[in-house]
Amino acid sequence: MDETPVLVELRAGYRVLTLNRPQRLNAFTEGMHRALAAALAEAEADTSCRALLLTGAGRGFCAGQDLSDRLAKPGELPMLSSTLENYYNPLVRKLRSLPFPVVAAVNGVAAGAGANVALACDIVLAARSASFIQAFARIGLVPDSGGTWFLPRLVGAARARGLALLAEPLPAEKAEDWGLIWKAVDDALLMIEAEKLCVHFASGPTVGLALTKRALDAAEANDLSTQLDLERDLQREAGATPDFAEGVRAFIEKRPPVFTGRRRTS
Ligand code: LHQ
Repeated sequence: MDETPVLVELRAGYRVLTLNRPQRLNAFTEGMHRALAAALAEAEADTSCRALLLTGAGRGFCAGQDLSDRLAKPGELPMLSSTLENYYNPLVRKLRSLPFPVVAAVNGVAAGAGANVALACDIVLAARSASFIQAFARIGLVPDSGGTWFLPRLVGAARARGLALLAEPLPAEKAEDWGLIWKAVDDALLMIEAEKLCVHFASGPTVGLALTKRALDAAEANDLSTQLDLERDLQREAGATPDFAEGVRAFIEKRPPVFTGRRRTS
């Protein structure tokens, strides 16, 4: 058993979570899933946490499911769906719904579910040496953890099919060119740039940012008219935050805003 499959570091206004099974390129075990779910729940419960950084220890980001316990025994059918139902699907849903931005710092290869967990994050930075592999086709599986949903939306149908059916590595720079990720950065700058983003978000209008995440997710299924209604409703909530009042005041007074990230108290 790994002692600490996920490292948690508390910073001012944000947390850094590091997948920590470097000898297996941070492949997921049940223990790592449980540790990550607990770390995400703690971050969500901490009202001073206004951003999250997810990265991997060692030379990889995450190689997806740990396959070492997945060799089928004779006469046994592997129960992959329960692994998705109990672990990966809740993880992807949680990353999308956390009430603050999640930054992925993809430090090395992100393969299989590891690639799609990265794509579930709000902002994906990748080291230039990193790559993304929809490795599923290599072992006869279907892209999961949201892969079939994220890929066509991020890179379009043709590239989504190529990535999913060929399972070739997509280098970080090409991933940026294709719109799969936000940015590829020099390896030495990855954590510096990722932490800069988190520091930025840690003093951001957190409620407005959380509502923005909700609006963008909902837009994937809504028609324009429904989305306009949703924007109206979410804007009502954003407009009721102290950060909106502060943003306008700061604009008029020609100074930088000081956002608290708080909801209206009354
Ligand atoms: C690993 C793994 C790994 C165990 C590297 N497991 N040891 C969901 C629901 C339920 C079940 C099934 O799956 C899913 C979702 C999925 O994620 S399915 C897809 C699972 N992932 C993969 O198929 C990727 C497997 N890994 C690879 O193809 C390569 O390791 C990549 C391309 C990621 C990196 O290649 P290299 O840089 O050449 O490294 P390596 O292969 O030498 O790996 C280093 C070590 O890590 C090695 O161990 P060793 O003892 O030989 O040093 C690997 O065996 C181990 N490792 N991935 N997923």
